[in-house]
Amino acid sequence: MADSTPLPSSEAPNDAAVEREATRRSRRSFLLLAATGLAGLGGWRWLVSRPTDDGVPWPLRRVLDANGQLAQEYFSNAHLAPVFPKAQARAPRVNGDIGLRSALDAAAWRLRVLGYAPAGPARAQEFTLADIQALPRVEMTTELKCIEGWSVVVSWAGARLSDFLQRYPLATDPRRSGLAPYVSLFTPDEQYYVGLDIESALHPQTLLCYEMNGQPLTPEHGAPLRLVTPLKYGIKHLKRIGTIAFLHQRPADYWAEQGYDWHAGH
Ligand SMILES: Nc1nc2c(c(=O)[nH]1)N[C@H]1C(S)=C(S)[C@@H](COP(=O)(O)O)O[C@H]1N2
Ligand SMILES: [Mo]
Repeated sequence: MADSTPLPSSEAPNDAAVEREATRRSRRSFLLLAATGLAGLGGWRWLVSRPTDDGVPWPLRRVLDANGQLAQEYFSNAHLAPVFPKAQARAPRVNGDIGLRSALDAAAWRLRVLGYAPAGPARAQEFTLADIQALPRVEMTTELKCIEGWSVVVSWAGARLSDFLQRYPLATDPRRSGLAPYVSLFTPDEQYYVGLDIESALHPQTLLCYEMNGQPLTPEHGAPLRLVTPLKYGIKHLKRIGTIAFLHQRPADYWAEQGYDWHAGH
């Protein structure tokens, strides 16, 4: 992310300076995360009722630990992608059909979620589209930016991934080792796959999206459910989600394997 350079480049920081900066940022981002995305993990009240570790409730401590002292994406939760009037929305071109080449059986489709289980077998749970549509509906008109150099304003509707995780706490380990640091999403045929860090996944504009420009998603745009995360390039907006898994390690990512930046922020 262009805006995440943590320290002034004019001075080589010593350890103490890094430590101070990390502490300051942790405190600030802790509040920001609580005020915005964190709604997603059961809300502020849930969060502050957790046992603390160094005064930081364990899920957030886990996030900080998992990402190192100057976690970058973490702070991007402070930023929102620009939003546009709905009237400016246009139909995007269809771009990319990896993982979409077989016909979709919409009636048989389920979202499969593998809960975070760093020390044991993952708990798999299945959801219908109706389960996702039962979550609070969020409409958002944002720019879809492709690394190929085009962008288009699109109006999306769906559920926040953070709201999904508030309702179904699959990103946290029941054995209390905390919040998964990474999320992996892949198509039902596993041909297309993207990785996200948990901060990006919990961002308030990260949606499990089922409508585009006022209509249900068409198959080529990712029916029945796609990811939209407008602080990142289109490569991360996985169409036709089959599985979401919460992981301890940075997941595989189709375009990162081709040499693109793993975060793909812009
Ligand atoms: N399953 C799948 N999802 C995908 C792709 C793909 O090839 N397969 N391409 C990505 C890219 S590069 C872009 S720019 C967007 C384009 O979304 P659109 O086709 O709805 O415009 O989808 C993303 N999601
Ligand atoms: Mo793209």
